[in-house]
Amino acid sequence: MTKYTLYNRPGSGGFAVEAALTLADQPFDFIDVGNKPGDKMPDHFRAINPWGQVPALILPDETLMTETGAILTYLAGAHPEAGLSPVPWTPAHGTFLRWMTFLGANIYEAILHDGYPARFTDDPDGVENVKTAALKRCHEGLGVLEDAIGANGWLQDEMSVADLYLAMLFIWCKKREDRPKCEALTHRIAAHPVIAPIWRRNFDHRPGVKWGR
Ligand SMILES: N[C@@H](CCC(=O)N[C@@H](CS)C(=O)NCC(=O)O)C(=O)O
Repeated sequence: MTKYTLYNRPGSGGFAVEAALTLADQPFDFIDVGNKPGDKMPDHFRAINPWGQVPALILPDETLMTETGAILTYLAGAHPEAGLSPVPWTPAHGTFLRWMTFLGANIYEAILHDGYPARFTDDPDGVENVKTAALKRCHEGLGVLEDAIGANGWLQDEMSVADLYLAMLFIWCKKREDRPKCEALTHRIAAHPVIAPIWRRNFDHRPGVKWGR
């Protein structure tokens, strides 16, 4: 194998990986795992990622990567000429790692709690409470990110994979009001000339705002 292979379901977490690979000018094969949100992941994909979640990325040497934040951090480091993260291991890179982990641990997980609440309670009557708490937690997390976005409109001085990650998660959040800097960042990502076609392919079916236009 001489190129990357990305497993995703259109509209899912592989968007940010696809965007990063494209910005880094890296060829890749795309494999649509072929299920709908909420359906069980097909067995052929579970054989690749036993945790049953997309995205998964096979590196050119056949190493398997999962976890969006890890994949994006890896791609930024493996292709430094693309300028997708601050220089490792500078203090700015420390801040970058902070936000990458924050996005995965707090925002992505809150969205998953909202989307799959029964996984997080044994009480059949508790499902709605899980969803309510998840939405609240997600909105609080966006508040922290809102305050972190700088005068240039990105999470750090330059656009990085953290901004791709934030934009993707932001459009999945059900409660977005009072987060105008997150919203403006998302519009900029969606309108980026390289990213826009990928964005449209993944997200234009969503109801509401056509981001970036
Ligand atoms: N921790 C994972 C979360 C990935 C994730 O939740 N992916 C969703 C699609 S956006 C998924 O595969 N959901 C199916 C499921 O959890 O069963 C990551 O950071 O990549």
